Amino acid sequence: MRALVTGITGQDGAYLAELLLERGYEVFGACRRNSGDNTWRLRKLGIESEVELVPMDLLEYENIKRTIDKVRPDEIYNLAAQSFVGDSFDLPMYTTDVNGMGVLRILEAIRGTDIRLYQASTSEMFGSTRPPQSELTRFHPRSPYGCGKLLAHSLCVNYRESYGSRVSTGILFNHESPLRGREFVTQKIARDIWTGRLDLGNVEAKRDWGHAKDYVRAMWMMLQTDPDDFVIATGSARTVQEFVDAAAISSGITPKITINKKYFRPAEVDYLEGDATKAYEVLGWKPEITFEELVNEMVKAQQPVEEHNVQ
Ligand code: NDP
Ligand code: GDR
Repeated sequence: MRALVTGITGQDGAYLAELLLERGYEVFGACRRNSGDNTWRLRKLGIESEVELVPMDLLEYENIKRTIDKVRPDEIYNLAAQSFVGDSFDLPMYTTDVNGMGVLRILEAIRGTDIRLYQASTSEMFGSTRPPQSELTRFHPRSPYGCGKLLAHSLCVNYRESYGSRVSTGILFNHESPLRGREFVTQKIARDIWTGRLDLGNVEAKRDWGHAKDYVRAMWMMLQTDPDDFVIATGSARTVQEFVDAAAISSGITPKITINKKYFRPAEVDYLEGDATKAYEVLGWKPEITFEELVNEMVKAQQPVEEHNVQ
């Protein structure tokens, strides 16, 4: 089996590539041009040499089409996105182009083929609707990021219904790991708690946090069954403050928290908590890593080297 993974240099791309390689796939990683070194996650997992990188930018239709024609994948996992919600308020057009129109370009490129596509949809599409959120919950996104993802999600459902495209969407709730980008609140807490100071925005926001390793397994499972839409979540939410409290236990440090308005968003998503019953029943998927284990792994991974050596 051949898989093409977009967003291979991101958190999920790295863990998914690892899982696919373990399952005997040939893995092609779609990468946009970059002047720096952005394959550090693949290196960290020790799989950089096993993944074949191919050029592909979601902003360029012909480039997408040529890459897909060349790789001839059985499965495409579209994980590429401008994924930081906060930045999407400053970059609304760019974000919607990559996250929304980019998916339409892929859908057009594979229209009429047997290629199976996984689309990375998100709980941000629910925005302000009341939890628990399931596949049947109304969407009300609160950011350009959420709106762009909802455009992509709707197009995936439409191409499935109109042309029989073999597209599955995973409506994934927040998932984290030591490979998480440094701009997201969990990684920021895991890193900065060691300084004893945290500079944060809205600490009352509630998120349903799981581990990325559990969530990439769900992506793969979705493409092994009939095309459909699935919520993937743990079913339990914590506030940002509760994440800090758990990080304090892991590090043994009680931080001084400063609330900084610059991290507040023009419209906030207050409370996300998923109902993944359908994924439990149809896919047989269940998360295996607990919230406490996740926080502990992230915090320990950020422990400064000197402290490691002292212990
Ligand atoms: P990351 O931000 O870690 O990775 C994003 C990836 O997209 C990077 O590889 C980046 O490449 C790539 N990318 C960005 N723009 C383009 C472009 N124009 N063309 C090609 N590639 C591009 O995200 P995650 O791994 O956390 O998330 C994976 C996907 O899942 C994303 O679509 C995200 O929106 C979605 N999602 C994530 C959730 C989470 O909690 N992690 C929850 C729900 C959905 P580069 O290295 O060059 O920047
Ligand atoms: P989110 O993740 O917006 O849920 O999107 P993020 O970690 O950025 O924010 C989570 C919540 O924490 C609040 N917050 C802060 N956020 C950041 N980044 N920095 C801070 O200092 C801070 N203080 C408080 C935020 O306001 C928010 O309420 C993630 C991304 O991975 C998306 O791509 C994905 O689709 C969703 O999760 C599900």
